[in-house]
Amino acid sequence: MKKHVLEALKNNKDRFISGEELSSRIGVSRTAVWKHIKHLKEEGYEIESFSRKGYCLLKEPDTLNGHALEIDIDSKCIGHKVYHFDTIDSTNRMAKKLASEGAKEGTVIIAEEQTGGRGRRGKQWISPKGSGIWMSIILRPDIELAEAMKITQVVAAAVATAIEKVTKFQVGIKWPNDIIMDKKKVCGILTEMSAEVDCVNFIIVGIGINVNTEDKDFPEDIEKIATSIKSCTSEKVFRKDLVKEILNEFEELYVDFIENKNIKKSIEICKKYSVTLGKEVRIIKRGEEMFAKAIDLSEDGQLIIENKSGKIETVLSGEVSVRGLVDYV
Ligand code: BTX
Repeated sequence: MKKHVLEALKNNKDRFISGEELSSRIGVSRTAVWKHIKHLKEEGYEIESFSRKGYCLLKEPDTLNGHALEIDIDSKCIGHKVYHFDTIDSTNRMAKKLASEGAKEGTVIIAEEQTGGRGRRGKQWISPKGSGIWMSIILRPDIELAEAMKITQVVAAAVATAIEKVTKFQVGIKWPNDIIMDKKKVCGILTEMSAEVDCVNFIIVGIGINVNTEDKDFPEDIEKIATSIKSCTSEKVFRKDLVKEILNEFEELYVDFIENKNIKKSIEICKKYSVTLGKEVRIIKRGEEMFAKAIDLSEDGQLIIENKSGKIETVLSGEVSVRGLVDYV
C-alpha cells in the first residue's frame, strides 16, 4: 500500500493531493494513508502537508528504496521486482538464496551497505553505507554453460554506457570486469551461476559501484586503486538515476544476447571503452605468470593476446588475472 501512496504522490508532484482522494484511489482509510505518509517522511521523503489541501511530494531521498525503484524503472523485465536492504552481508548471496527459492528472472537485490561484499575468488568488496550501488540481478537465460560467462561483457558494456550517460565523464573497461574512471577502479562486476552439466539454472550478476563514496571510506590499500564517481566529477550523483539507466541499458543488450543470440553490440562497446587493448599485460594463468600484449577482443569477448614469442592466444575471463604493467590499469 505504501508503494501506491508513493506512486500517487510521484505522479502528482506539481500539486497537492488530498487525503480523501488518496484513500479512495488506493482503497484504504484516511488513517492508513496518514500512517504511510508518516513512514515515507521517516524514510527521508519531504512531503508538505496542509490540513485542507492534502499532501505534496517535494523531494525524494537518495535511498534505493525498492518501492520507488519499482515505480521508476522503465525496463520490462529487469527490475520488475526489487528487494531493498538497509544492511546485508552480500546481495549476491541473497540473490542466490532467492533464486534457489524460485525468484523470477529480472529480480533485483539492492542494499545501502554490505558487511560481507565479495569480489572474485573470495576477495573482499568494500561497500560503505549509503554511498554506492551494491546490487545483484537474477537471470534465468536458456543458454548453454559456455555462453553464460559472456554475460560479464554484456554487464560491463551496460554499466560503462550508463555511467558515461549519467555523468558525462569518460569511463574505461578493464577486461574483463572492472570499470575505470581516472585510471582507478570505480566498479567491479561479479558473475556467479548455478548450473548442471548441460544447462544453466540461474546466473547472478553482482554490480558494485562507488558512487558518492569518499576516499576516507576505503581502507588505505584499496584507496590507492579505488575511486568514486563523485571524486572524479566533483558532483554528487542521485543513485536511483544511475540504477535506472544501468537496468535499461542492460535489458537492451541482454535481450539482444539471449533472444537474438547477438553479443556483437556489447563486444563493440567493450572494445570502444577498453583500457586493456594495446597494453602490455601480466597474466596469471593457473598460478603461472606470463607477459603479453593485449591486442583484441574475440567475437565472444575473450581477450586475444600476443605473447613474447609472437604467438597469438585467447584467454578466457575467469581463468586469468590481468594486470597492466603501468598503473593499476
Ligand atoms: P574483483 O575480484 O575484481 O575485485 C576485488 C578487489 O577490488 C579487492 O581485492 C580490492 O583490491 C578491490 N576493492 C575492494 N573493494 C573495492 C571498492 N569498493 N572499489 C574499488 N576496488 C575495491 C570485483 O571483484 C567484483 C566486485 C563485485 C561487487 C558486487 S557488490 C554487489 C554484489 N554483492 C557482492 O557481494 N558482490 C557484488
